Amino acid sequence: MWTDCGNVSNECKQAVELLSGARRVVALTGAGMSQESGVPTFRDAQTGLWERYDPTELATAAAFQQNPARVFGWYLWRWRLVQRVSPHAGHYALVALVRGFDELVVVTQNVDGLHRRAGSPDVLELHGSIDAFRCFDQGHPYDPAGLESLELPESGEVQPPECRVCGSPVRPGVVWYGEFLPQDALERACRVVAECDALLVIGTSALVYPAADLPNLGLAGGASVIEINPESTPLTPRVHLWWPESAGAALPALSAALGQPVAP
Ligand code: BV8
Repeated sequence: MWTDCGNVSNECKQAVELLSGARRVVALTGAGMSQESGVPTFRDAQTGLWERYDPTELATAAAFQQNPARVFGWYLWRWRLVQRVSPHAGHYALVALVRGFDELVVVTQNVDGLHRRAGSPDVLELHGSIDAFRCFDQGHPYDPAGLESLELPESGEVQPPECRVCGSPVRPGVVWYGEFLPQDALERACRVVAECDALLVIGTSALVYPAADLPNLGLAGGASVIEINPESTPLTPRVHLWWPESAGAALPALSAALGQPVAP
């Protein structure tokens, strides 16, 4: 099942063993998956303008209604940052790994679109997309092209534009705390995790629900659960393998060891 790559780490060898015979695999990813692309993780101190706020207090509808300029400015800053970054070798390794299994579904909490941009063919975005702006009242789609020219002042606060159809303020197309996840994506995520042979849990603090419940479905369904994260999490004691490595290092090593090297 695996190619002898000489100095493969112990964890890599154990991961290959746990994946041998697997046909259906799910990769559940969090903000740590994007860290090596230059996207700050959700709970790291947000760099620059946002050290003084708790992101979980900005990522709510109430915060947007209370101070639309502060919340919209934060998302404009993040949206612009995401436009400038690219997928890293870990994202491309998940694309290469698709060839090694009957099915590999990426279930991501990330809103940056990097899995899709890397070419993963089957991605479920549980928390929406920072690219999919829409109006607050009616959900009318809003084309973000015009946002490039908006000035981002020192304060970081930017009044949201108004919807061209109904005039309500424009918001990012992400799932805020207290909002329901997209039903179809969540239902399919629960199904594929419950039915998979192996679950890779990559770069998530396993603190945000209901996504943080998914590994329990995998464990209950008999999946081999492999956690790739330099830090331990509340999930770590229950996984079959904790690989204390970054996504950008572990995933390319895994795909090479499985004979599916990342295309140069
Ligand atoms: C909901 C979009 C129904 C916005 C985000 C139980 C059941 C249901 C709900 C709840 C529940 N308990 C509590 C709740 C409420 C709440 C919740 O979970 N709160 C938490 C804080 C306790 N959940 C909700 O509100 C959800 N909605 O359930 O609806 C409902 C409706 C009404 C009333 C009640 C319930 C909605 C949750 C979605 C929130 N939106 N994102 C935006 O992005 O601005 S969540 C946000 O956190 C991001 O999406 C992020 O991905 C996510 C999770 O964080 P992580 O991805 O894990 O990132 P984090 O920074 O925490 O950790 C990074 C990890 O990577 C670390 O472990 C680090 O060590 C590691 N790492 C770092 N570098 C690397 C690395 N790993 C690998 N390689 C590296 N290089």
